[in-house]
Amino acid sequence: RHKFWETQPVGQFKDLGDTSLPEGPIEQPTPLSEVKQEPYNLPGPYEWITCDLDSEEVCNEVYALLTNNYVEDDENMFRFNYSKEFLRWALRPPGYFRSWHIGVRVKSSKKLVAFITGIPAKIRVHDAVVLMAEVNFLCVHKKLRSKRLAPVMIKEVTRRVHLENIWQAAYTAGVVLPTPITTCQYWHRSLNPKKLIDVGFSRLGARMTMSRTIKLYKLPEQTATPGFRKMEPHDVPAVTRLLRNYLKQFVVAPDFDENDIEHWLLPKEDVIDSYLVESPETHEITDFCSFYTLPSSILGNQNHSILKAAYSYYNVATKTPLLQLMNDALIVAKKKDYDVFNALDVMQNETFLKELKFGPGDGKLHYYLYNYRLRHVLRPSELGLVLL
Ligand code: NHW
Ligand code: EN5
Repeated sequence: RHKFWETQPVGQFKDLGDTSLPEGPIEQPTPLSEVKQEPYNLPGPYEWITCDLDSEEVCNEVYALLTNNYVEDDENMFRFNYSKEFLRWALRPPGYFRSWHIGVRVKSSKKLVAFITGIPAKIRVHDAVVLMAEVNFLCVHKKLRSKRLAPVMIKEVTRRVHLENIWQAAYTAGVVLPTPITTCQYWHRSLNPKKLIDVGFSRLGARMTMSRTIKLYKLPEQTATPGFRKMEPHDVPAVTRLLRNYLKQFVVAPDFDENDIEHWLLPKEDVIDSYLVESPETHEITDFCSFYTLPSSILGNQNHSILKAAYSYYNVATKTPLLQLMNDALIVAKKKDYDVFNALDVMQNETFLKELKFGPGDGKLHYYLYNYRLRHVLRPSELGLVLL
């Protein structure tokens, strides 16, 4: 069934439910001198490159490859359209390795035809903090599909991760592979229902008119929570404490320090938005919410070419009810002209999704660990990790 994945140190379907297997690494690290020193062989016409994202030109090529060939929904109506600024942010966190930004070019024309990336991340699984690679942006040009290029890309990123003495990875996919640590559901909150319906992202409900639908999704002009404001650089220590404390309750979650918070959560226009609640009395930071910006190209619509989507990232409510905090997030997203606000059923998101009029999407997201076995499959609410 899975000629490649059967050979990899990942949980196998046949082992599901076998509680005699220990939790933790599946294979032990090998001495670095035993890690293959040369890149894997590519088919003759292709060559490896390390992508320098400082280069505007390389960034443009990666952006173009992904814009035209990356993830689509199951009916091929929408395709993720990560912006260049987003890619730079997503791929250059503290301690990143340039060697983990891997491209494949056609030797003769130098055209970029495939891409895969890793970034380093400390991820806690139960009580163990493990240095991992987060692997993302695997993409093979549409014309080169089904030629078994993806396994070579995955082996090459694995090799380059091993060269940094890192032996575990985390990744997500819309497809089922051996074997998910959990399976999450996408939920969608319409902000601009007319456009969503016009482009086929959503449908007019039974016994609903357009004007009733618009009314249903209407939001207040102003946020409700006193002290709700944008996160600023001086908030990094307080937000780090708040988030670290919050993430303790989940089985799998990132182990963020202040440098990570500064990188991943300080607002960056059209990339990452973060808001917090500063108590008007005590000036304490009590609550926090964030979303990232990931537009999708709308394929083949006369009137619209881009769907502007916000994706829920990390949220923490200690004083403000989470429902009210997230409603304020919806209000700011609407004000900033997003068409839809998306969220997974991870962490405590289930407590607000239905009440805030999110509806389940047709997409699922499966989470995976490489070379780390979990004894049990998790519920989405036990997961404290959001990948981009
Ligand atoms: S998920 C998004 C992946 N990208 C897309 O869906 C974009 C559109 N599709 C494509 O570009 C986020 C191609 O269809 C791709 C497959 C490139 C997906 N993950 O070359 P072949 C990520 O980026 C397996 C993993 O012929 P193709 C996460 C498939 O099961 N494996 O297919 C990335 C089969 O193996 P099997 C995937 O269609 C995580 C083999 O690839 C996969 O031309 C990567 C077929 O290869 C997917 N999304 O290209 C793993 N899709 O065993 C990281 C298909 O079943 C692991 N496959 O025969 C950790 C590494 C680091 C470890 C460090 C210690
Ligand atoms: C790596 N970081 O399928 C991620 N999206 O539901 C890679 N559906 O947008 C893996 N098909 O349900 C990504 N509208 C896997 C996801 C790939 C993209 C994907 C789904 C998630 C999606 C939309 C559009 C469907 C178009 C037809 C969808 C319904 C919205 C409706 C709004 C009103 C209330 C009910 C729901």
